[in-house]
Amino acid sequence: MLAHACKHGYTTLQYVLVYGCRMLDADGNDQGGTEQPDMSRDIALRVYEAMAKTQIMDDICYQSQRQGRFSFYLTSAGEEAATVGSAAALASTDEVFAQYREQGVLMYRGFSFQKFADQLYGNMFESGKGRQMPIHYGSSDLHFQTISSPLATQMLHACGAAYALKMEQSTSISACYFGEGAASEGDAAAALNFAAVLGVPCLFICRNNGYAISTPIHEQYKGDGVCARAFANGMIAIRVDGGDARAVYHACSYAREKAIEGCQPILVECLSYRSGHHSTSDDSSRYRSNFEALSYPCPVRRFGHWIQSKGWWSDEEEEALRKHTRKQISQALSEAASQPKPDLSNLFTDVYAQVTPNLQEQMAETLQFVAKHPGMVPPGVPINPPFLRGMDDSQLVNWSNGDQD
Ligand SMILES: Cc1ncc(C[n+]2csc(CCOP(=O)(O)OP(=O)(O)O)c2C)c(N)n1
Ligand SMILES: [Mg+2]
Repeated sequence: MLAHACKHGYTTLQYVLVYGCRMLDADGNDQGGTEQPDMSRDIALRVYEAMAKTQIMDDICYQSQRQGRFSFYLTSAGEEAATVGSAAALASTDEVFAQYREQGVLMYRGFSFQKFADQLYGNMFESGKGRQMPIHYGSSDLHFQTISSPLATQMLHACGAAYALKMEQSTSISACYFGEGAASEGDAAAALNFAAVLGVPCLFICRNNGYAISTPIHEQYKGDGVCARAFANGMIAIRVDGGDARAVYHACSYAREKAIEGCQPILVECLSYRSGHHSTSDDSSRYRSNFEALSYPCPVRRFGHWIQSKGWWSDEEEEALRKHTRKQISQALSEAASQPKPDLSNLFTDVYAQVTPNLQEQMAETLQFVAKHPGMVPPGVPINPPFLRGMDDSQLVNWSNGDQD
């Protein structure tokens, strides 16, 4: 159905809309094929493992945050198919610009549990050196741009990166993840228009999970979901069942191919559901019923049922994977907790190639402040050696010498 509609829609209408395209029913039974070659056994197993690992990591990290081990966490429960299924359709060099609920993409690309844990604890081994709150992952090796909290900023960045890729005649694309809430931001409208007008290879992957924190979609927009915004900008769009990893994979594979072939942006709207709370700072029972939250079929179980029906997966393998994964995650968290925190001076470095005078001033002020109020420094954060020690003149900018030019 998807390939058929896409093929005809694309060649004749310039855009295509596939309502609720799904290949697995709510239990994971095969609902019909595709004209494209079906997902291979190897990809299906890799997708399933990443989905299951994401689910297990989310459960353990959510509980760990509740126990006070780190300050914040946010699960992707209900959206494992949307994130991992789409990641499987990308090339490993495609630049990913994620929102914050896309740990499944990193999992699929091989980000280790240790790297997740180091970031959550903000220890000295994480690439952000503890400057960001938990879940702001990033990996240049895995072409995954560091998460940035202000909604929809990543959409403009993705669009700019896609423009650069176009100019370089690269075979990679930008993949931009965003929620239906973020789609209400002005930046989202600007990004979609820029991408369409400039004709850049950017795959916009919207996770329409029904809520922006406590705001349900009927209070978020009046129009026909997020797909309609693509059409309004003269862009192709596909709407797919975001709880069906197989359908998401096929929709995104098709979309990626078209983005490269036509050097154009495409939007895939994954209709999913945020099964968990927005984050550890939220209590969703205040604005939705338990019945509603529990009614959404688990995407991991759904896809697991399909691979079992194909004879590719067994109960024994399932049990072994879950047991092994739980152990690995617990070990990674313990290891991350035992590592030293980055020195406080890291707050000021890596901003510019050299530390500018205003930052030098702020460093000195901070040093004075912490000397007076040592209790304000988070436990374990070293404030010695003194900030400027070890920095030679070449690392410090002197604006009075005209360095600012
Ligand atoms: C510019 C901006 N405004 C508000 C917020 C606060 N905020 C954080 S998450 C969120 C909801 C976003 O919902 P959605 O895009 O649907 O993503 P979801 O959480 O459902 O995955 C809001 C309003 C923010 N981070 N940035
Ligand atoms: Mg949402």
